[in-house]
Amino acid sequence: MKTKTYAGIPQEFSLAETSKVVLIPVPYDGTSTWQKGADKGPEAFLEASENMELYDIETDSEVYRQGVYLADPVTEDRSPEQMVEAVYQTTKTYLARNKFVTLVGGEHSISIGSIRAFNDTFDNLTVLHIDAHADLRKEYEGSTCNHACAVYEASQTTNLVQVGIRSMDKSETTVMDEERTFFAHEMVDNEFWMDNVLELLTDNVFITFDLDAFDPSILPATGTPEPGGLLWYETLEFLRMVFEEKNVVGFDIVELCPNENHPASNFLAAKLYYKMLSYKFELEGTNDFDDDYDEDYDEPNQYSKFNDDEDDY
Ligand SMILES: [Mn+2]
Repeated sequence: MKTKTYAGIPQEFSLAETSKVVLIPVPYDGTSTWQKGADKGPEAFLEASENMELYDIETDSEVYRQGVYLADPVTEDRSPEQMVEAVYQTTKTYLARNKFVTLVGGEHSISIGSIRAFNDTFDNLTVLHIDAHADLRKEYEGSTCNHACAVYEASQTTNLVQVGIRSMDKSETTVMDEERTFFAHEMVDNEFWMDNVLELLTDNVFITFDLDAFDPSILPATGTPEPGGLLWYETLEFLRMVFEEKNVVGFDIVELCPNENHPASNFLAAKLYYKMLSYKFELEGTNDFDDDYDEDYDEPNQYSKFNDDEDDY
């Protein structure tokens, strides 16, 4: 049995069979172009998580009691394409078991695999892409699985909504849907941007959160920092709205590139993850794991395409 658990939570809340949440680390950094080190992201994230309070004041909850299973990391790195396929398969395996699947990267190319798996599983999927960069290149440096291409496929196969964007190549304007894009320089002047985003989302939402969406003043430890980003409380306010009003089916958090001079970035990533889980399960209250686990667990996810064959796994 593994001794290491997510955030150091007790074993009883960390078991694969009973946990509602699965966390898949993907320490991949094969295609990054500037600062290397995103492969160290999951480890730094997990270490910071162990030093975090597990009671969330805002939601008055201890969401770890829903159970968080720390999956084996996806370490396939022979090529970007093989890494994406491995992430896809691993994500699908846990989705088919009706888990709330979350991933921590690693660079943003990992999301190509996770989004593909969620899009297979959920109808009318929105991909809510929070990032400084558009990531809409069809191909970059010889691969369609480069981090610069992270949401190109999603732009073709899902309802992609982009938030926080402030850096892109001119060629990406031909792919981008400006009606569904929230540029950072416009968000600062639009007090209704959160409501405007909400209006564009379908019920089923997957969130892919590139940490460089944050302002570098609060999160400098990322591969490609860009000035003019999101701050902490506006981000939380926005995320809580999304979790309250939509069926968030899963999320990933990518591009933590640990820097020993800025450990606060690791803690921000850890806290962001825990906040998102807290919002997801907020409405399920703080019920004791042992009391209500069994009945909840057997309820198939009403939105899942796997309702009929969930027992195959
Ligand atoms: Mn980015």
